[in-house]
Amino acid sequence: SFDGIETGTGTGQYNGKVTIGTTRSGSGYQMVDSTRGGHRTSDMKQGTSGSGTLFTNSSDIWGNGSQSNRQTAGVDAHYGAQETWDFYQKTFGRNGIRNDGVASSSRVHYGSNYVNAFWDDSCFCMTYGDGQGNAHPLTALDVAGHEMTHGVTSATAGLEYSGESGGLNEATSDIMGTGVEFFAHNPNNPGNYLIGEQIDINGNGTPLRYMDQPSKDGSSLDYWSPDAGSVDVHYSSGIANHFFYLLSEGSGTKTVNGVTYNSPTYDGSSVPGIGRDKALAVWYKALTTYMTSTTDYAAARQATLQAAADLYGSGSTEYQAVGSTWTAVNVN
Ligand code: ASN
Ligand code: ZN
Repeated sequence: SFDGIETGTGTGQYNGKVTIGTTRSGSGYQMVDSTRGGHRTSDMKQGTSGSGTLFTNSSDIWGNGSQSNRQTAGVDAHYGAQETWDFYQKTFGRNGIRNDGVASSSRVHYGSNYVNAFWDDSCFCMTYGDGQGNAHPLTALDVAGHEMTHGVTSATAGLEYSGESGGLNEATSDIMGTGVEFFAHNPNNPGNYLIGEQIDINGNGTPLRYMDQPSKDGSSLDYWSPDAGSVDVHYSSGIANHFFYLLSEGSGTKTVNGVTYNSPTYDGSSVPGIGRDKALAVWYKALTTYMTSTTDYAAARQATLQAAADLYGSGSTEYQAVGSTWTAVNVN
């Protein structure tokens, strides 16, 4: 065989056995996905600066599902970047985070006891800690989609990361991260409206966030109120996460992929749900066409109504549902 594009087999901790894009170089292989802009995944070896050491291997078989194998977190991160790339490309025709065909990169095993993951525009890169006690790496698929979506938001609406626009920025990451999770159809991880359910960040098996009823995390807002702009952006995101759940699935009780949700509304009204694909299309169109750095909740209502009018017509049931669903989370 020659140097160039390959398809490797990896076993992640969260995603199980998956195929990943790799590159053959000389007698070995590199964790470089040449088919998706050249995305590179590297090992920070618990360091916190620089780009780390690119994962390489003598064969095209990577990781073993155990977190003690250093490649395992690399497989989950590399797969997360791949599925996020494919989600944006196949769902919206977006060619990479900046829509310019250029890949970001991923860094895993960042720091010690680092219980977070983050996107950084300046390195155009994704970084994942290994979690508390270096257990439960942050490399789950919805987390990957969440973080890389911060890059998309930055390249499009540019929503400021504070106040209500910050909540919309965070929600955009949860919404698209959820879209990535459903898109991937991974048998180890069918899609759900929970965020971070695999990384056990609370230590008791509960997810980080719930889109059907965000307040179940103890802090997030289910409905808009005048103090929405003064709470942490990871809590004011609840209003838009709740909007997205309701717009996708409707109010009340519903089971999707074996998870049962119960989504209430502000005024007790019922809202119908238009399906996740249409809800994603409305949000993406609003994000990339109508939202700006200072969009607040009232403006997000207008932006998504405009998007729904563009996509389905101003007399459509979809347009009606967008309006009634914002009302159901007290955004008028
Ligand atoms: N993981 C966090 C997030 O993406 C990092 C941060 O607070 N920005 O929201
Ligand atoms: Zn975020």
